[in-house]
Amino acid sequence: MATATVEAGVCPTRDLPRAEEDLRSFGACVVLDAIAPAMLKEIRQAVYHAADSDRRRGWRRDYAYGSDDHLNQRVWNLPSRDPVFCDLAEHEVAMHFVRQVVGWPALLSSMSANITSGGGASMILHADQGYMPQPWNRPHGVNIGVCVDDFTVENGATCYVAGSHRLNRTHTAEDATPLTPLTAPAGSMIVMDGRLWHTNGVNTNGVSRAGIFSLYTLPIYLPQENWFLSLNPAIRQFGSETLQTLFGFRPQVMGRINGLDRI
Ligand SMILES: O=C(O)CCC(=O)C(=O)O
Repeated sequence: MATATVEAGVCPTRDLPRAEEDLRSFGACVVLDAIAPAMLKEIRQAVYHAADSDRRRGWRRDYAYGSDDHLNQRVWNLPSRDPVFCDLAEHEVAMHFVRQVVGWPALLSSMSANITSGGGASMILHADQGYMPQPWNRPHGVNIGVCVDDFTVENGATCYVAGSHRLNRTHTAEDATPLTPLTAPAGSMIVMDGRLWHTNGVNTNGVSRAGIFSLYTLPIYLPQENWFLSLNPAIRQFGSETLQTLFGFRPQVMGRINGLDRI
């Protein structure tokens, strides 16, 4: 039975080099106060507004990735819902970890909110790069999470298996999978190596917990969200070069347009 050796766990910090150490050791880290209060307020309003709008119109989406179906609400394609999510996609702390873990150029695979509420259920334990061919010898992606609300044990903080990224594979039924909650205050950024086994915790107190999860990958993978069909064209028109790259509009070798990297 293969298990990761765990001496301690992630220690939330404002110090990026300290956070990087956690990321290397445990496969995750938490950066406190990564999102400035004004931006957090804007993000929170936009997330809950989009979720409420989807519910009222019958557009609500669940992810159905485990027993969380009909309990956790997902809001997909956030960059098209409000420009503040474009700012988040290229946030300097996010970009710091994307460049460090994945390199540059990278693609934004998806950006969605996961809102846990009462009822208590979680997704299946997974690694975000679980769909990528194994064996792995490095992270092919990094998930940048944002705590829109405080993440607590009771409201379903993200849980992870410390050190599982070092096993370089998805888990099997034989693996011990001790879960550690990533508790963190609103405004924190959670960074997870694409190989890390994780899930959302079970929400037992009915207090909503919104988290935004953005998966960035090597530029060789088809994104989870089909940006070419779903992205608001204004982003294509007005977005920065960084955004154009993240959404796949600045191809390197693949995805060129008549041999060129732009129209
Ligand atoms: O909602 C959470 O805490 C985890 C979400 C997650 O695992 C994912 O989106 O891949």
